[in-house]
Parts: sequence; structure tokens; C-alpha cells
Amino acid sequence: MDKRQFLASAAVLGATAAPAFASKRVGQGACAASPVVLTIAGAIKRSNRGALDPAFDQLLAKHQVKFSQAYGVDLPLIASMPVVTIKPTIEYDARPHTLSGPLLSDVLAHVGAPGAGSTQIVMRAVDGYAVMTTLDKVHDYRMIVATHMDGKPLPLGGLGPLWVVYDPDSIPELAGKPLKDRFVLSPWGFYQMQVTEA
Ligand SMILES: Nc1nc2c(c(=O)[nH]1)N[C@H]1C(S)=C(S)[C@@H](COP(=O)(O)O)O[C@H]1N2
Ligand SMILES: [Mo]
Repeated sequence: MDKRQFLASAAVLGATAAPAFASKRVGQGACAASPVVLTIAGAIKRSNRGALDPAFDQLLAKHQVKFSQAYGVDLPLIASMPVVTIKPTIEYDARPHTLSGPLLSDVLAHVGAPGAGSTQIVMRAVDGYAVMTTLDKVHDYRMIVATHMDGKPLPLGGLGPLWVVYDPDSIPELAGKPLKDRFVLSPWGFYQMQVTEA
């Protein structure tokens, strides 16, 4: 697999918001209690915000994300989901660490993502790293959206506040790979996800 997959021209991946889903905007006009840390767009049934605003959604616009509506997830919502804990040996210091957070599949279910395993998922990180995968892999790898490492919240500027991660030792196709090739589908600083029906 490519060392790096900075999908700079993500327009193809991004332009999938389906007008059919034009739905009630939860809390529109109301002031959210906590900042959104993850914006999910594309083929999802629920939304709580409108179209990308190039004036104010600066990072999303810089990364060429496009949507007519999306679901903004905040940390309290993430924290309300069942917590899964894994202990992978991570690439950055080659040591085992305790990582915890909800299953990515639970987050996807919350926003009404399609259930088909072939559903395409693009995960994008604050540094522009973006990687495409499928719902099948999200399940098979048992990906979590980690919020904590070794009991401490993951910081923005480090690996957080959200890090999509899994335990390669329990994934047959990864267990035999060298450490540096195990975490391609593991964006730190994860902040946007685009869902496309296959
Ligand atoms: N946000 C972010 N996550 C990332 C990457 C990245 O560049 N940015 N690189 C990916 C790749 S290709 C691998 S192999 C591992 C480790 O990459 P790194 O050693 O370049 O950080 O993290 C993955 N997650
Ligand atoms: Mo990599």
C-alpha cells in the first residue's frame, strides 16, 4: 500500500451529499454546548447542520470537502457511546498502549449510515491525511474512535482528540506485517468522514 494517501483532490470523494436526505436540522439556531470534533457527510440519514460554508468551515474547505448537509459530532456524544478498550503496539514508540473509545461502527450507525459492507468510508485528518476504506473493514478491524490513551484524553496537536485505531495483532491480514505497515487505516487527528453508498 502507498506510504501516504493525501487525497488532495478529494472532490470526487466529497461530492456525495444526497438531496433525498434533506431532513430536519436538529438544534439549528441553538448554540451547541460543546464544539463539534467530527463532521460526517454523504450518504447518511441524519443531519444536524447545513451545507459547508466556505467562509467559516475553513479547514474543511481547504481539504476540498463538500456537502449540502452533515452531522456534527461533539465529544459528549462520543462519550455517551459504549467504550471499547484495545491494547495495540503502536507505531510511534513500538510499545503497547491502552486505547479506548466507541466503535467506529457505532458512530456510523448513530448518523444513519448505510449497512451494506461495501459502503465506502473516507476518513480525513487535520493534517490532510485521508484514507478510503469500506464498512466491511470497519467491522473486520473492529476500528475504534479512540479518545483516550493510557487513561488520558488524546490532545489536539498530538494524536487527538480522535484517533481511529485498531489492534493489528488480532487482524490476520495485518498480524504478519511489520509495525510500520500496520496503521495505514489509522488517522490521528481524525475530524471528517465521508460516506458513499457503493
Ligand atoms: N493524521 C495522520 N494519520 C496517519 C498518517 C498521517 O500522515 N497523518 N499516516 C498513516 C500511515 S501511512 C501510517 S503507516 C501510520 C504512521 O504514519 P507516520 O509514521 O507517517 O506518522 O499512520 C497513519 N495515520
Ligand atoms: Mo504508512
